[in-house]
Amino acid sequence: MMARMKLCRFSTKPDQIRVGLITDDSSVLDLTPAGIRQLSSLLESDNPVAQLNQLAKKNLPRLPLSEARLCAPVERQEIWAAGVTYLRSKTARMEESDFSATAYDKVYAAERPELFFKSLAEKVVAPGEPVGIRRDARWNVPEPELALVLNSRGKIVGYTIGNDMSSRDIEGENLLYLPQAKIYTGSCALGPWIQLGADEAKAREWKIRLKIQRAGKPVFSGETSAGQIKRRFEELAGYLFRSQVFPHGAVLLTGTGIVPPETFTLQERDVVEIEITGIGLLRNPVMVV
Ligand code: DO4
Ligand code: MG
Repeated sequence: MMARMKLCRFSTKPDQIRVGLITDDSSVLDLTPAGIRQLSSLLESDNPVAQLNQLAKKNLPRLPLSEARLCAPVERQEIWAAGVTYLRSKTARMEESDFSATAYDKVYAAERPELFFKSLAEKVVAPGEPVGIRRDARWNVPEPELALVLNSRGKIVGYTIGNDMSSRDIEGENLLYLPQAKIYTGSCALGPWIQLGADEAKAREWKIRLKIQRAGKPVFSGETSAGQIKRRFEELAGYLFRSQVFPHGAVLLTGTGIVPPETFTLQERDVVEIEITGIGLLRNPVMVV
């Protein structure tokens, strides 16, 4: 039995999105002929891993992973994000803004976490596609984050990699500008797939790494661990689902623990690579939007 499985959305032809299971890092089992046309039919099941183990025994078409174009692993879920969940994030934001420093300090220690809306599923950037930096911002960074995949009952059914692209000058100017600093074209990338079958204790062992390349050369790299996230994953998910329903489930980014130095800003054509051990690698070039 395969305990840990990677579930993806992929296409081989334009406009034909299929659901696949990646079991050995080099090939995809096409689940579409078995009647699985949506990730949600698996994510809503009581035991997706058991269901996938049954599907994996069927004689389904398999193709090399290199021939599949991976799509963002979301369908109709709302994408939300938690903020100031790492000490590093709190410190960086207090330094970025005198105006909002107290708010960041307080929310790090408060019972209620900071949660904000990030993206509609249809706007999420797929692996390999360009993430955006705003043309009216001068200080832009990626935020590499572990993302919780939640079904409509608020249960954590898997994990993916999230990039919470952010404009730090706009965010630092005034907290009320947060939606403009965080939500714009290309500001949220997810992928490359959903890792199923890991509990929170396991996921907390994962390392999160960020590498930014410019003209093929590294200009920033950093590392943290999901174990540094101050709050329990179920606590974050519980607050998101308080007094709110998500009929199609949700994805919740858990905050960043890697912040490049204040002298660093992204440029067009940079390449952002986020690796989470236990999930994989999400790579996106950068484009001015
Ligand atoms: O309030 C600012 C956003 C915080 C955030 O996105 C993070 O900590 O990752
Ligand atoms: Mg963030």
